[in-house]
Amino acid sequence: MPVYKTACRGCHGGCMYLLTVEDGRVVAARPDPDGPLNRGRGCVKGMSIIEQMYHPDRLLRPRRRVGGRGSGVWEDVTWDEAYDTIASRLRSIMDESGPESLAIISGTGRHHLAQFWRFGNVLGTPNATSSGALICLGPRKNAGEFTVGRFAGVDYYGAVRPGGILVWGANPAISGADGELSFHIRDAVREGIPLIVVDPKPNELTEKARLWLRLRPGTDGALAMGILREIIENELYDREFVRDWCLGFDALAERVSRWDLRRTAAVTRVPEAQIAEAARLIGTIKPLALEWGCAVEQSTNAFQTCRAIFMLPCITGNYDVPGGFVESMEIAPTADPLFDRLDPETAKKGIFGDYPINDGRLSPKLFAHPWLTLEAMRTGRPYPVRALISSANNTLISVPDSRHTMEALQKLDFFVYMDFFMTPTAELADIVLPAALWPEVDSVFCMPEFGDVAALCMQKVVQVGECKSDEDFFLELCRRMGLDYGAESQREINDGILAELARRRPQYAGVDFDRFRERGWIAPERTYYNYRKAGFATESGKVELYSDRLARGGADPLPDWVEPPETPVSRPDLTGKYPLILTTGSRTMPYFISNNRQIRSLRRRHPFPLVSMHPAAAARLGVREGDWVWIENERGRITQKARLLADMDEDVVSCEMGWWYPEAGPPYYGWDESNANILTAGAPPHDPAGGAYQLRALLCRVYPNPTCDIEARYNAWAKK
Ligand SMILES: Nc1nc2c(c(=O)[nH]1)N[C@H]1C(S)=C(S)[C@@H](COP(=O)(O)OP(=O)(O)OC[C@H]3O[C@@H](n4cnc5c(=O)[nH]c(N)nc54)[C@H](O)[C@@H]3O)O[C@H]1N2
Ligand SMILES: Nc1nc2c(c(=O)[nH]1)N[C@H]1C(S)=C(S)[C@@H](COP(=O)(O)OP(=O)(O)OC[C@H]3O[C@@H](n4cnc5c(=O)[nH]c(N)nc54)[C@H](O)[C@@H]3O)O[C@H]1N2
Ligand code: SF4
Ligand SMILES: [Mo]
Repeated sequence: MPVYKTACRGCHGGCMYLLTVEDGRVVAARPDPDGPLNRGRGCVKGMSIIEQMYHPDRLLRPRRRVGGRGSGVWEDVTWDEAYDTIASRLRSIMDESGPESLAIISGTGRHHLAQFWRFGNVLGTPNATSSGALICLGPRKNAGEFTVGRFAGVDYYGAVRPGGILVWGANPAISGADGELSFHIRDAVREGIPLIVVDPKPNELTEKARLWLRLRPGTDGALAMGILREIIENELYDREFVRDWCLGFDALAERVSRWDLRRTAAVTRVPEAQIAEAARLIGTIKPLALEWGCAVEQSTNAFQTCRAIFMLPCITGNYDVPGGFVESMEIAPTADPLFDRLDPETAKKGIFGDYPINDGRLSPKLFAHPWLTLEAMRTGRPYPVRALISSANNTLISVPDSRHTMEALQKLDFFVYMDFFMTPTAELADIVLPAALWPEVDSVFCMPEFGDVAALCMQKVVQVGECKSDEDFFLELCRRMGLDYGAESQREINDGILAELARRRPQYAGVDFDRFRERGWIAPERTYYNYRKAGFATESGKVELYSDRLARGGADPLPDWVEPPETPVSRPDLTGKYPLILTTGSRTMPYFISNNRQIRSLRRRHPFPLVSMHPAAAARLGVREGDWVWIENERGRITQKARLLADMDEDVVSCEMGWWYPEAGPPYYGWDESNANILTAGAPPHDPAGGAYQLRALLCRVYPNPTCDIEARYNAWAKK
């Protein structure tokens, strides 16, 4: 039986798998012992791929809604009918209201993302957005770009092991691969590599940490400023590196000078001695690496918080050193997003908000703001957005302020949705398209970006139903609309990526997609101290602690932090009613955002959403471990199951995100029962640089929900 090497994309990816195929079906899937990043390891998501592919509820052919939006009644159509309907509806909406009246939305780190942006540009709309772009990896990558010109991650791969790892606002033991696959931090813990962890909630890493800083949610920027000051005051930085390679050190020292231990401790709730100890460890452990997560980005301080944290490994001389915080490989080029294809006058009309990182002032990459784009659908302001194409985004669940999303999507004239399964969002669409899972797609990709791999091969080994890759859908739709992006085949795009790779690394000349299928991946030598050859990839060639480029684009050239919009400090008027600080997120192993709730082997592992809180706070509310509780604020209420954790602040609660209930059935699948984004706000204020919104650090109250039937409903479904 043939066995194929292919990359899993059950999360952001990186594990190589061996798939056995018999009679056109995948019959076995096991992690590849030779996989350069996973070395035979995998997780439950990847290992459930066969169950996912042949799930009875999987979408297998296109369908068209019959009856009103949300009626839950559908009929199958052919791909031809679907393309014809979509092409003609988009054409007429664009002719009537301009290309900007059409929006497209995607989600996090999918194989097709580069081609998704290209698709928007070729369609001619600037309103291309995603539920992740502004609050996930974007701010971290931008911090890298505006500080050193590149991005960086932990050097888990070289001969020198990290001397210590600063883990900030991330739980990488679960949430790989946002930076790295989860195996690496677990290995590091086993080896006894010291960790410094910044997190308001205990987890398996905080338990093992040399130092755990339990900060008040939303105050990461303040803590980073305080630690920078302490490092500078106590001369714990690398003097030579700072002298030779950093620009604006004095300006930074001046900016952070207000963040003395007392003030930093008062704002963040981290004791002064721990802040000083963190500075000492960060300044003295060599080499030190940084693993960080989206918790520091899901805030109105996102960009500057990321800048401040990024500077810590830089000024302490840990940047691009063996075992330290090393430049990402970023060798795999992606399909050209063709930003130049967008008409400049139309580009100006994009619903970007006044955020210089996204609106073309500071970068050629344009990102429409997801909440503001939905607001345009809802209100017609600044102009009507009438049609939406969603590929890989369960908008009702992952975008903030879900009731707002529901209202907005109801207003659309035409909505196309592509996914593996029906979801609450799919039910609002006019046309739903069946997407291919990772064993059904040919793709060249590089994720995570830090390991010693230039590119991994994801290859199509079987066809399931009439499912298509998102890339094939974009191409064929463009072809049918007479747009020239469709002239290239997906095969030509993949070969083009490999040819570009070979131009950069001549040793890979001649590796086309057929040869790549056999090889499975391409891995060049890692290099260190890249800046010593040609300087940093910034305007000045230095590490820009002060960024003139930011100043010219209308952003703050130095990091800073302001109190988020809805905390006990900024909104004391609300604390009587909503005395608890709410943070949302906290990934779990079986799920990827809102995926997989219908996959029984995964659901069994974590059947219900958990809200973590302190036992004393729970006792005051009459809540015991495992009780269902309401979590409520001004925007609505949801219910999750209480988990009591003694090592939390008494006024902090942390709920899971991504929840809906396939077993609740169409049309709404319990979309508003436990969905954290019922509680979040998407309206301004946003991060002034990049438009990020607050998903961590909001206010709420919690009280018992004695009549919840979610568990009974699940048990009935699980027995079937
Ligand atoms: N298994 C699995 N893996 C995933 C995902 C998944 O859904 N499942 N999602 C992927 C995606 S899209 C991403 S972005 C990453 C996210 O991965 P992570 O960045 O690890 O995100 P979370 O687990 O949501 O949150 C990380 C930590 O932030 C803490 N936290 C909450 N509020 C704050 C705060 O204000 N400050 C600080 N410092 N910490 C805070 C939480 O307690 C939690 O331990 O994971 C990716 N990988
Ligand atoms: N409150 C709160 N909200 C958050 C977060 C948080 O921590 N708290 N995290 C945010 C973050 S970091 C991110 S990145 C976003 C993520 O948000 P998204 O990435 O948009 O995740 P989902 O909305 O769950 O959408 C995923 C949908 O895409 C489908 N899908 C998966 N792969 C493919 C594919 O290849 N093709 C197609 N067509 N469909 C596919 C899945 O089946 C699922 O239904 O959510 C954000 N929202
Ligand atoms: S960690 Fe990600 S890439 Fe690896 S098996 Fe799990 S889902 Fe797949
Ligand atoms: Mo994300």
